[in-house]
Amino acid sequence: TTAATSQDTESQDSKQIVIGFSQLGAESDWRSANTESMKSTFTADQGYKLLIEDGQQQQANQIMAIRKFIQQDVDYIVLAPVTETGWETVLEEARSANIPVIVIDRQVAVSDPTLFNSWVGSDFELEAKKATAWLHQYAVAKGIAEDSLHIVNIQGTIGASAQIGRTKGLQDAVVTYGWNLLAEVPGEFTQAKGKEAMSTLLKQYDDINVVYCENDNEAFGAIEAIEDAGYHVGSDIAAGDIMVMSFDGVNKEVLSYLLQDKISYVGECNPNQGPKVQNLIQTLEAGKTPDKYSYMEEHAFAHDATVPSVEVDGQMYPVTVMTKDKLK
Ligand code: GYE
Repeated sequence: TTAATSQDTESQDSKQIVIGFSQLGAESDWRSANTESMKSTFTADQGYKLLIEDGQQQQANQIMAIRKFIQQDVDYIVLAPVTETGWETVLEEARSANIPVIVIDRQVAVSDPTLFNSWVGSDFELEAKKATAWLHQYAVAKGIAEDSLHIVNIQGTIGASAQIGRTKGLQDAVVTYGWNLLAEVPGEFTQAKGKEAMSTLLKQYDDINVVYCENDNEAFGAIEAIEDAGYHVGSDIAAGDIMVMSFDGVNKEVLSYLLQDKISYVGECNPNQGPKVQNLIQTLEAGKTPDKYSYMEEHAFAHDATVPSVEVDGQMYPVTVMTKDKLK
């Protein structure tokens, strides 16, 4: 009967876990992969209803989205925050509404750590330490004087954890190794801004030999600018190449750039956080307390085998050489 059917639907509905996901934007390939990971994890088949709001890189939009989720009385809020600061008030609102909050990717800087239940993401400073250890070891292996390195940094969104960690790792290495850091300019993690920033930098400096891009999309843009200006991208700094380094490594495009020596080094940043978020939610569903912080596992890739592994804080990390078969 109709009544029985509607009851069935109701009991099914009540078992469904509703998640409000405030994604910060769609600025990069990494971001699309991250959204995809959430979508493919939290399916109706698995008993979830995933509501996604795209913040378009604006914190105000994300705050609005969280307030909307609170009004809708979702079971969980997942927040991928654009920048670290400014979340206290809205997270207090979520807590007052008894809605658990899981932060993913970048971090939130809050004085009260109980304002969110758990965080899952990457160690951005470690990514930078590996990248800069690689550059140092590369220079040593090739007999390139450290003080002949003239580096520009195309930064991500200022105030985002990924920018803060990757910039800090570079700045520290510049001091340690005596490199020249000519400029640091924001590129907002996008290809268009990466290109714009690089073409401006090439007009300002004629001795750039390393471009440190805080993500792949900026690197794609920077490479366009370098080639448009008549320079050659590649690892052979001594022969006049401009070396491009980057982070993410999420798709075939960047791997093929590595293979062609258009990018020399990529520090992987793993966007597939959905399954870890699901574990956290299942732990909370079971009435247990999940780990506060979980880190993604990530690898380093290079065009060539000059540096087979990097040493960071006494620990060795392998560097995988990009080969054709890895593109399949
Ligand atoms: O590296 C970049 C994206 O926060 C790890 O954001 C993320 C970064 C990622 O736009 O491509």
